[in-house]
Amino acid sequence: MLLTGGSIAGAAPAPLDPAPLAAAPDIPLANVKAHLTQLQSIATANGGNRAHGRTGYKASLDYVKAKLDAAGYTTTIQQFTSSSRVGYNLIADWPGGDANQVVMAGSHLDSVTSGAGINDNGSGSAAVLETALAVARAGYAPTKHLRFAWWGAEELGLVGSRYYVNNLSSANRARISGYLNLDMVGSPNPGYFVYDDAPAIEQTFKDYFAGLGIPTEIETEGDGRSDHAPFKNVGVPVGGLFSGADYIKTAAQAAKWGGTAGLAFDRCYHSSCDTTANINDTALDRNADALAYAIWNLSA
Ligand code: DTR
Ligand code: CA
Ligand code: ZN
Ligand code: ZN
Repeated sequence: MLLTGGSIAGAAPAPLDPAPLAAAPDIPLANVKAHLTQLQSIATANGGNRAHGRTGYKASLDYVKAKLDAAGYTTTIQQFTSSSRVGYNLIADWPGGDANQVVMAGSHLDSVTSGAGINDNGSGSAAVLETALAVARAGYAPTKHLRFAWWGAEELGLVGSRYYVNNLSSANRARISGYLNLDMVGSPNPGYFVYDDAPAIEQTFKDYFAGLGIPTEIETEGDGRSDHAPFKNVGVPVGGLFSGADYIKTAAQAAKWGGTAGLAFDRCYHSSCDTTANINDTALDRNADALAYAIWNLSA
C-alpha cells in the first residue's frame, strides 16, 4: 500500500535548463552526526531500539521523512507486513531528471532489537539522508532522476527492499540505472570496502578513494547480505560501501588503514553497545562524501 505524502506543492520545480554538472559538495560530518544523535535519542525513548515493528522504527522513519519533505522531496511510505508486524519503506524522489534513467541510493533504517543500531545502520541512513539534503541545498538538477530509499526489516532478511523490488513492474525495474547501498559505513575499527558488483559503480567509488590516497578492498563478506541483493537479483546494476562488521581486521589491513589488528571492524555489531559512541568519524565522513561523489557523477 502506498501512502504518498510530502510537500509536492513545495517541491522545487525542475529548472527548464538543467544546471551544468557541478562538483559534488562536501557532506558536512556534523550534519551526519546530528542525524545519528537524533536516531540515538529515538532509540532511547522507545525501549532502546529502532527495530522492525517497534515504535522506534516508525519514529526513525518519521524523522527522516520530515527532513525530506521540508527539503522539497516527493516522499512515499510503502507499508508491508513481516512476522505479523507492520513495516515501512520510505521512498524519496527528487523532482526532475529523466524518469527513464533513475539513480537510486538506499540504506536500511531498522536496527536489531538488542540496541540502537547506530552503525548498523544509522550510519548508512544518515549518510544517505544528508546526501539527499545536499542535493536539495545545491538545487542540483542532473540529467538522470534521483531517488533515495530507507528500507524496513532488513535485519529480518532484506524484507523491505525485497518487497519494494517485487512490487516494481519490469518496466520500472529497467528504469533504474543503478542502486547504491550503504550498510555500516562508520565502523569503529574501520575498513574501506567497495562492492564489486557493477564495474562502473565500483570504479566511481574507487576513484573517489584514490583521490584521497586511500586503498580500498572489494567487499566479499556481504554478497547477498544487504539491500542491494534484491536489486541485483533482477538485473539492476548495484554498488555500495562498507566499513566492516564482525570480521577481524588483519595486520595488513591495519597497516594500510590504521586501527587495531586482531579486533573486529565493529565489535558492537548487533549488540547493545552499537550507540553513537560506536562510530569512527573519519570513516563516516569519507563514506558520506564518497556517496555524494558517486551520486553527482553517476547522475550527470
Ligand atoms: N547484513 C548487514 C551487515 C553486513 C554484514 N556483512 C555485510 C557486507 C556488506 C553489507 C552489509 C553487511 C546487517 O547486519 O545489517
Ligand atoms: Ca565530508
Ligand atoms: Zn545488522
Ligand atoms: Zn545492516
